[in-house]
Amino acid sequence: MAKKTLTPEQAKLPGNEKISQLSLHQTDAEGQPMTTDHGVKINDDQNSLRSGDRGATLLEDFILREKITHFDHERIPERIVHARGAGAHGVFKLYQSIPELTKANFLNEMESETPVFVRFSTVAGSKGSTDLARDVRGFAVKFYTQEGNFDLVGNNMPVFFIQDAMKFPDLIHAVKPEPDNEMPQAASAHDTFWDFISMMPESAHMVMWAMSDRAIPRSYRMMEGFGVHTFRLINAKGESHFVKFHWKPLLGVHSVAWDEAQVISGKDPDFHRRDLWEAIQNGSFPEWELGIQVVPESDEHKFDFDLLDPTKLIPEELVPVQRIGKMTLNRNPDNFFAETEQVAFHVGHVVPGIDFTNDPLLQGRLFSYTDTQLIRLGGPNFHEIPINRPIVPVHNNQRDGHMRQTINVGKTSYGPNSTGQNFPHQVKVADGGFSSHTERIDAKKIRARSKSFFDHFSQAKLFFRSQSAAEAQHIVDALCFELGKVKTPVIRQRMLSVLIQIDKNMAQQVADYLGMELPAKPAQLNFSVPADGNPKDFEPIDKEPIIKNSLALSMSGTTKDTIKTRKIAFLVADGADADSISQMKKALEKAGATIEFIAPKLGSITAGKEKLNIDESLLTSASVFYDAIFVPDGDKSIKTLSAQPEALHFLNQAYKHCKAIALAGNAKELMALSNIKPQEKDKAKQDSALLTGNTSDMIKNFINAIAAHRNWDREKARNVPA
Ligand code: HDE
Repeated sequence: MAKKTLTPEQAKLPGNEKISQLSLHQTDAEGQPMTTDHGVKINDDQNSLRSGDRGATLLEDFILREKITHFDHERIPERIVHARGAGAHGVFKLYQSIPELTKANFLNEMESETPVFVRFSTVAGSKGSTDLARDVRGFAVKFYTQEGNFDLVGNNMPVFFIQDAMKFPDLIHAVKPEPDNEMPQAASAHDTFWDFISMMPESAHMVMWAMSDRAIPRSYRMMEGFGVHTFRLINAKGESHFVKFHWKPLLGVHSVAWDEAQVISGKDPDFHRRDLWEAIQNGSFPEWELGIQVVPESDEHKFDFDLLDPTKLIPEELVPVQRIGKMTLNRNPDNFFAETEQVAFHVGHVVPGIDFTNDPLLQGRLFSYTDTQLIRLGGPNFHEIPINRPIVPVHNNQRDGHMRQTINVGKTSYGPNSTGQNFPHQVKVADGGFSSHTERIDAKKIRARSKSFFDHFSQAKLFFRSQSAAEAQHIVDALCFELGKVKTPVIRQRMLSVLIQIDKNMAQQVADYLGMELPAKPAQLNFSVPADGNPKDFEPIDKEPIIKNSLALSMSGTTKDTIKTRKIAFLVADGADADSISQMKKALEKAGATIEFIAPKLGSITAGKEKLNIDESLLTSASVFYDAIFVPDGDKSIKTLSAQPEALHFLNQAYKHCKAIALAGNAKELMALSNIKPQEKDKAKQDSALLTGNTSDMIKNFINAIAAHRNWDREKARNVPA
């Protein structure tokens, strides 16, 4: 088979040790003859072999058989969860070495850059489902370290629905499309999900996160990431510290509006995938800082929750996040299937210096991730797939199996051995051999949960109370939507009983919407009771949070001083004012934003003496693809746009979604036409994201409004359904 190796330099993309390793497996057909899979040059790939002009096809046609057989076998099972995803390569660079906490080489070597591969995903939907589902996002990072692969397989929310891996299949069966009719796709808004959740009060905290705008991110590049479980860091002396891992995006944490998410799902279900791909392609490399919250072993029981309980976070006010390094995604995959689809993450892929805790959810995951690859990737040699290979050599006595690639030489495949001088040899801990943390355990074997896991509501309350007014309102709206889609009244009723435990006012608003009375506290909240158990012993402990609120839980305080990579639509038609366009364009591009010109039709328009190329038409595009809209001055252009219902809809929708809108000069006439009617009490001039006037006068305020992401105040009056 013709094999041409592209170095990263040749490919003109940033490279690293992993990319060089991958390039050995690349092949490029440019200038090459077509062959069969077995290297025989093909003369005719268009016609099958047949008996005469109009006769039957011959079994002998090995070229046809090979082509069709390979095609028939192209698909592998999609991931049972997180099936829909997008990946990218990058590097991790340390800011600060932490030998007192961990001996992991990649967290100590200041000079080195560790190659990474990241896959972002939704959880519930199938491989072809929309990116904008209301859902948790996976945030899985594979570090190719000099001591082997470390996978940080996290989510964009710091807690989880359940406390024990035993319940994971139930949770996923409940949220996936219902088994009789396979509906709804990529949505939790249906009976089985809320039936399960309403019986499982331990999910209350995560439900608040999942109903918040975190579940509808603006971009993968604008999400936080969390390792969720408490892990351990182990130093060279063998001392352990508890740690929670965080990823903090340098662009801040931002979301879209729910109405917007639903429109995007129809107009461009690949929205997040495309956004990630284009950002990297344009050289706007996404960046996150790696943060750690460290708790000494001696403080294990200092908190009012159990560190092993994955439905709890450690408030940043109690243990600050130290930012120790930065990850930059700087290269798109060359082949989606080979890399993004075949990458196999495993929460159990750790390196010396990182270890597990007894979090029962984490413990179950340690089993699941290898098991799932065996079916998904077809056998035990999935570690040999190029994207999964470590960048360090692999030697052991594992042998054979489906699709084995490695040719192990010699007679010896066991240890101890003398036929091979006892190689491969075991490695002393001092020389980098992994040894598990020697945790003291003195316990009875029991099938039960610790009482320290029974406070299900205090952090749900803390989360809800820490939200800005707009965020809290969006949680209420999300619950109304989701429970409104539930058909069985008793499930809604049971769910209201759970919501009252978090916030009575919130529960009341949802009940009002559902047209139901708030129920009294029911006799039973937790239905997760063993056959011999007394339901009373399983009731949640009612506790108040120990801190009033936590700023870090709200997106409102996140980075709001940059418009880097934001997409701004310029709505134009023939006769648009060239000065108005160029002033605004220059200023926005200087601040790092991307401009696209949208006109009634494709091709070009005239702006003064200039010809402007149009990127999208009103038909191919929509306001939901942009962060802000600018309409330049120019009587003729404005007149044309005034007569275009799509242009007016474009503006109205952007307004509904609380986006920054700047209407230069006479373009303000479009306001009334597109039904942008600020309420009496918040007139246009008071809406900081709705600007009119001269182009040069509005530039600064427009940039500030885009950086602020959305003017959620606009929906306060509830006169716009976003
Ligand atoms: Fe996963 N999870 N999970 N999960 N998970 C998978 O592994 C599982 C959990 C997460 O982009 C599967 O390779 C169990 C928490 C991500 O390829 C599977 C439990 C968190 C990804 C699996 C959990 C995650 C997965 C499916 C409860 C956040 C996508 C395909 C005990 C910390 C990785 C696969 C990628 C994928 C099992 C809970 C994150 C079946 C049993 C909590 C980001 O092994």
